[in-house]
Amino acid sequence: MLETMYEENGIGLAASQVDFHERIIVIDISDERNDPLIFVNPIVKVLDNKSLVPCEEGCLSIPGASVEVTRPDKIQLNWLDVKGNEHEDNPQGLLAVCIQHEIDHLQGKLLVDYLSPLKRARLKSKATK
Ligand code: GNR
Ligand code: NI
Repeated sequence: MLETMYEENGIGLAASQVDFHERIIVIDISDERNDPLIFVNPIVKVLDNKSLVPCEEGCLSIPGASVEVTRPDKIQLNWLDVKGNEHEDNPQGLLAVCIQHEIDHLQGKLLVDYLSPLKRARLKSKATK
């Protein structure tokens, strides 16, 4: 999974994107691309529903499109590492955005699901051209 993420120049990847049916996401938001994070069974709890930050998000599964999504910035994340040890953290900023983006993938949700019906139809007709 890490290999695919680096090959595609993505900052994150969900197992479901590579047809791997486990609850695993990998993320690397470092500039040097040498700080891979692996989250197994990630669970997000929103700590503050008012801490919303908009972010222009791209997705490897929808090439060429970018969608502004507003997500909470104050979240608590619980996950397991590759050894099965439990962790808890409060990620913010791009990391929080990316984690929620990848968890969406695990749940079969895509950026297009955040679009208004009109924008969605436009994107669709562009994609089928
Ligand atoms: O590479 C990616 N960039 C990105 C930018 C802003 C918000 C989310 C992302 S995730 C994306 C890689 C991807 O599609 N992972 O599923
Ligand atoms: Ni994506």
